[in-house]
Amino acid sequence: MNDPVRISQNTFESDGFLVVRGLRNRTFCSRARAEVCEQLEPLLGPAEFEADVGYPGAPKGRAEEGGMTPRRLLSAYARFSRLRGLAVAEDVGELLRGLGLGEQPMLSQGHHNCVMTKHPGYSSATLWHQDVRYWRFDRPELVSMWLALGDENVKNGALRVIPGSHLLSLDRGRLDAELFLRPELEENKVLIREAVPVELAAGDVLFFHSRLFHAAGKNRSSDVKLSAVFTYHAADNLPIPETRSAIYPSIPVR
Ligand SMILES: O=C(O)CCC(=O)C(=O)O
Repeated sequence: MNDPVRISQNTFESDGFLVVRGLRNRTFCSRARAEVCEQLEPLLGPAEFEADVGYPGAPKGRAEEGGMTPRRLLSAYARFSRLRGLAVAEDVGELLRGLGLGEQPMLSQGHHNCVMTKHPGYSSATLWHQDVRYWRFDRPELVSMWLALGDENVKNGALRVIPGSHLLSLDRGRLDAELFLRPELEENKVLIREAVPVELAAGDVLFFHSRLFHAAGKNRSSDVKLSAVFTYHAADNLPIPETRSAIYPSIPVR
């Protein structure tokens, strides 16, 4: 009855997310952070810029002030050795198996697989969305792991999630052209009022379902916020051939 694994599974099934405190210690995080910072200045690609995302508050083009602020360092698995180890680690595999990804969870190299770099000054807000909106798999049942490399709070743009929203089937009209929730609709306002912030300390991990609605604010602190994000699928839940989801082979987790 009080089995912590069972409790975690139940929480994840009903809420669509689970926070595991202290999955990695502060030493791991500061070393991983140092590796990331070495590639931030000077910036090494591949990267995505604030100007590319088109989110509210983002500079309109790369040539505008702040337009070249990096937003995501891509291909994290290939280029950061500590994060590569974490992404396929045995304890991560065990957690993912418990969250319903079957005996052999697989790491997708095509989605997330990045370090989110939310800079003060030019960071934009991310509106309410489900990650699966542009992902193409047999089933929309993927799980992302978000590791805080430093503390995350409302001030520096922590994620907010709507518990249980991964179970909703919303009419298409409640979403805009880009599949973000339309904030002006009364029924969406009611839904958004249920949101909770996910505040994390360095080393805490958030697991969340690919259908969970989530959003995040701008970074209003004076330090860059760094979070490593990886996405997983079950071995029998395959990417649809010739889509972006199938662009690289997935990696088995230990
Ligand atoms: O940190 C943020 O702004 C949220 C990023 C996010 O939700 C995403 O990339 O899917």
